[in-house]
Amino acid sequence: MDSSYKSELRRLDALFSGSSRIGLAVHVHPDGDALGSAVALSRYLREFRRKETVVLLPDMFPSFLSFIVGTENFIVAESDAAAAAEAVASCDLLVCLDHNSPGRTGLLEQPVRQSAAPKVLIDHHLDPEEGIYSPAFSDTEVSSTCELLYSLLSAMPDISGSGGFPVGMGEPLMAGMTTDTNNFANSVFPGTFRMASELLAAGVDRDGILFRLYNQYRENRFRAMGCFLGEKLKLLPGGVAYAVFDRCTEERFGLEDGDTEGFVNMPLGIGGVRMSIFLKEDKGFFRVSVRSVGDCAASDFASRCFHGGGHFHAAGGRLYFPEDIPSPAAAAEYVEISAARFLQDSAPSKNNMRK
Ligand SMILES: [Mn+2]
Repeated sequence: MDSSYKSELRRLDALFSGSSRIGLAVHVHPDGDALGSAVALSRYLREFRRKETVVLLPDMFPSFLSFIVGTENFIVAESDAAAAAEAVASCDLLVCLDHNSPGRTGLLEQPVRQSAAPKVLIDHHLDPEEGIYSPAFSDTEVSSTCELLYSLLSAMPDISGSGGFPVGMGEPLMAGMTTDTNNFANSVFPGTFRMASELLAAGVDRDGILFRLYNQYRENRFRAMGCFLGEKLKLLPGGVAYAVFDRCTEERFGLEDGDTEGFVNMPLGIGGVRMSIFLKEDKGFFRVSVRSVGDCAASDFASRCFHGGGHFHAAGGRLYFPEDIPSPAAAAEYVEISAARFLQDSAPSKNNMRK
């Protein structure tokens, strides 16, 4: 662990000791990393520190991730905004996981900003918002928030002295690291394998986790995948692939949240494709996912064209109608024009960009 973390870790330890009710907040559309880190930390705080905890979710997670959450106590702001705001206000410490700004927490944003409780950040995204989190554990040289939390928890005296990492906390961490790395396909660092190896040795059932993550999809996903690859996927000059799933396509395949998980990564397997863009229609906007390889910055494209951001190679945002485009039917043209412009603009500065 980074040595500058040592004193911050002591502060975190003291904050935990001095709090009685701790809220664990994550980003909108909670993914495996958000849920895994929140659940693992919640278990640690309850079992090792005897604290009350509540996992604070802006909206509901897809059902295939419910095994990560198990019986952990959580509240969903989209289902009951007043109760969620009350839950945030009842906490004397907030830990913000897997996001870099309250702006990423949807309906939780205002309650979090208004809370007088200390706010701790544990995250792996670029550029955390200044002036709100202290201490801020922000590290982009890890696979996932789960990996970063694993190293923080491992350094806590009550865990390091306990003779092995507790399996009940290790399983959600392993699950979150696995989804964020796409099962070790991207954003893998030496510490990622170390964590996986140590958790396996501690008795974490990785086969069980993989089965629940990758062998329990709905049939609808595979029917929709056929349409995605066969009809919807378009290739543009300059190595850009994109696909648009409008409301009509979603209804045709009876899609639910999570059914199109990972589609955006698939076109990167085509030789010469540097950036892949996937749009999925929601109420009044498209959810946009962007993935890239090499020196092509998905995060720049998402922030410039889709009010979003994220990691260098994996980012997301939104495309609103009628604000950004007149109607959903105009999405494809918007993507084509903005991608061409983006490639043109980023071409000369290529040498300055990192791999
Ligand atoms: Mn993450």
